[in-house]
Parts: sequence; structure tokens; C-alpha cells
Amino acid sequence: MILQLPNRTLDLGEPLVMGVLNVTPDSFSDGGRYAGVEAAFGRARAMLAEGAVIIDVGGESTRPGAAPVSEQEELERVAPVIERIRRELDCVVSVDTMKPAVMDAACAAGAELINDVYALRAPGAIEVASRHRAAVCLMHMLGQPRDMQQDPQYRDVVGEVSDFLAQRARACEAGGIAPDSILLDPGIGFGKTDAHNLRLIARLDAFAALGKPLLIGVSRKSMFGRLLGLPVDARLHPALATAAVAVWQGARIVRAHDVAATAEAVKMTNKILMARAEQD
Ligand code: 7PJ
Repeated sequence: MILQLPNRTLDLGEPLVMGVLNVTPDSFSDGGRYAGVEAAFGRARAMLAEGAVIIDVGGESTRPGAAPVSEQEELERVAPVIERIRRELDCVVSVDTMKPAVMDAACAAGAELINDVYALRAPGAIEVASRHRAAVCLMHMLGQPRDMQQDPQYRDVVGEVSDFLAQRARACEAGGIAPDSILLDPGIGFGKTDAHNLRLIARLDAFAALGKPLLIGVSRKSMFGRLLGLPVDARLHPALATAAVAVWQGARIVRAHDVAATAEAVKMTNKILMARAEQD
């Protein structure tokens, strides 16, 4: 399996880690724009040394209740960081945004993958991705970030999330995005109860039928807080267990903050998976 990027392909024969790089003023001690770029660049370099292959740069928090960020502010946060990473480091950069103008600026700065929790539903988003020949990650979210956790309901969560992703992939392909430039993500925690999240993780194998590489993000998510009573800084162990289960069921990219530990868990799970495919 591969992912087609604008001018090269990313080999997904082995599962990979996408490192999360938040470029929000509160994510680094505030010393102005330049200090922010330096700190973000240093963090990206550290994550690559720990085994990340993709750096996911985000300038807006999608957490429930997070303050909205203007388009201009968001692109001024992410574009200089993306440019610096692409100039000095050997990796794929993705941009985590829902806004077409930010996607456009990020791709111009060197992003090769657009990671959109809104699955390119914003008017003009598909056109921007198509024009840059960028790869895209289409994530499922029920509702909007501000209201998505207010009593989400499904009749059949696996079927409905799967149908949504299939429909978004078709819309992207109709808009000129290459079929092998599309990643799909069930969107753990985005408009889902803990029971929904558990069910999606347990049946991730069902998404293989969609014929696209799967990405999953569980790092530090609040379901671990509710299910196991752990604060955000103590959720690594259950996140690693969940990442292993996801890779076992076919996930090809794991999005994580704790890259070294996640890369080891992913590699180990893949070794067992490879042994399973061997002849006796
Ligand atoms: C995800 C994401 C995820 C993808 C965030 C957080 C919230 N993008 N962006 N999948 N989560 N594709 O990291 O807790 O699960 S932001």
C-alpha cells in the first residue's frame, strides 16, 4: 500500500507514526512569532528522531469548547513552521485544518497532506487539495467541534461512519483528488460516546472494505480519562494498547503526541502481524 503525494509516494508497507505538532500560542511559552517557529521546529526534529515519518502541523484546537481562530491567524501560525520543517528536515508534513485558505497557504509552504477533521466539506476545500495534488485524510465527525459531544447517536456506528467516509472519498475523487491520495479516519472522540469509540476500535477491520489506508488518532484522548480515570498526562499506556489493536486490525498510520513509545508499539505489533502472515 502507498499514499500518493504531489511529487512522490509514501510507502505504507509498514505502519507509520504521525507526530502531532500544535502551533498554538498556548502550546509553547510565548516569546513572539519567531520563538514560536523555533520551538515548533525543535519539537518536529525531536519527533522525527523518535521515529515519526509525518509531522501534523495544526494551528487551531479542535477540542470541544476551544476558542475559534481566524483564518489569517491560523495560516500565519502554520505556514512559517511548515516552510522551515520542509527546508531543513526529511519528512512529510501534513496540515491539520478545516479551512481552505489555510490548506492553500500550507500546501504552498510545502505541506503534502491535508488532514481535515471536517473531511473537506468546507466549500472550496476539495478544489484546493486537487489543485495542489495533495494527499488528504478524511475524518468522520458527527456535528461540529463545539457541539459534537452533546448526546451523539447512531443506529449502527460502524456502518454509518463507514458510509460517510465512502461518500466523502467519492466526492473527493469526483473533484479530481487521486484515489490513492486518500486516507480515511473514523475520528475517535469526534461526536462519539465511549461505547461508540470502543465499537469503532473493535471493528476497525470493517473499514478495510473501503479500500483506502486507515489513520487513527487516540493519543491522550478523553475516553481514557472517563474509562480508566486517568488525567491527560497519564494516558500513554492505554493509548499504546489501543494503537496496537488498531494496527493489528489494519491501521497504517497512528497519530500521536508520544512518538517514541508509539513507534515502538506500532513496530512490535507489525512484527507479530508479519509473523501471522508467514507460512508454517
Ligand atoms: C485527530 C485529528 C484524529 C485526525 C485531532 C486530539 C484532537 N486528526 N486531529 N484524527 N484528532 N486525522 O488530538 O485529541 O483523531 S485533534
